[in-house]
Amino acid sequence: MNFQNVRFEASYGLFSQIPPSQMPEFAFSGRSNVGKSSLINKLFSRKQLARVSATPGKTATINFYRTEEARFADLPGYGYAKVSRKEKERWAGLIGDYLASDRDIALVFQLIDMRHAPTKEDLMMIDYLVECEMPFVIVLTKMDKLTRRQQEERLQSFQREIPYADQITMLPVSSETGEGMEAVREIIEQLCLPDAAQPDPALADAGEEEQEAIRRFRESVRSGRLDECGGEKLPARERKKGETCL
Ligand SMILES: Nc1nc2c(ncn2[C@@H]2O[C@H](COP(=O)(O)OP(=O)(O)O)[C@@H](O)[C@H]2O)c(=O)[nH]1
Ligand SMILES: [Mg+2]
Repeated sequence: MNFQNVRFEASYGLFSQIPPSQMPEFAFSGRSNVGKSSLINKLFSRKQLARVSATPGKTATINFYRTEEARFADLPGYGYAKVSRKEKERWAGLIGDYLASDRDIALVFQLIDMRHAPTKEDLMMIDYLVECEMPFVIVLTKMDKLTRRQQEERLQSFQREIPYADQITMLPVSSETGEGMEAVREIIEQLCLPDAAQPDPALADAGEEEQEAIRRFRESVRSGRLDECGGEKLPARERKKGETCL
């Protein structure tokens, strides 16, 4: 995918305003201020594609961005205390209706601040994603604010703090340094490739065993269970150096 060729499409405050679409969509979910807009900007190497705000609670709409192949949804941030109950209900309805819709949501990136334990709302969100069998990965943001050692400690803590964490893919990232961004891009690219059942030009020069490994890899990305793909079974070109699975 050409990550340079992106544009802002539209903002919607009500689900009923969003036009239907067949295009695969990637949604960015997380509490207000966790770094959703910053991640979108870094992903597309743009400074101001998505508006980053030092004051939390500003994005009360779903903002759509798109490339040729896919659409990207910056969901309204939850968990901002200084918003009226009515406004909170509108946001929850907007997020809920969007995720429950029959749109082609390829994957939800659920963002959590790597420095802290997930909030009650983060856990509710994860629970919701699991319940409705939505494919998702957890993106741990602001890793640059932690030392390597602290990152290790937090990764271990997340295993205790998040139910079934061992079955969920977690990707530490920094929108400040760009670390982890390639892994996010790679997932998006994999999910945008033509369906594995169709003849796929990307696989034309691969041997049968390699093709099978690539198919399994894509399937595990789709189902949100990357941990099951088994790093050593993956062909090298599907993997980044130093990573076991993704
Ligand atoms: N150090 C650091 N700051 C970040 C990172 N991501 C976001 N921020 C900061 O966190 C604040 C909220 O970011 P924003 O993207 O607007 O969060 P959103 O409300 O989830 O869209 C801003 O001040 C960002 O500069 C990161 O990876 N590293
Ligand atoms: Mg934002």
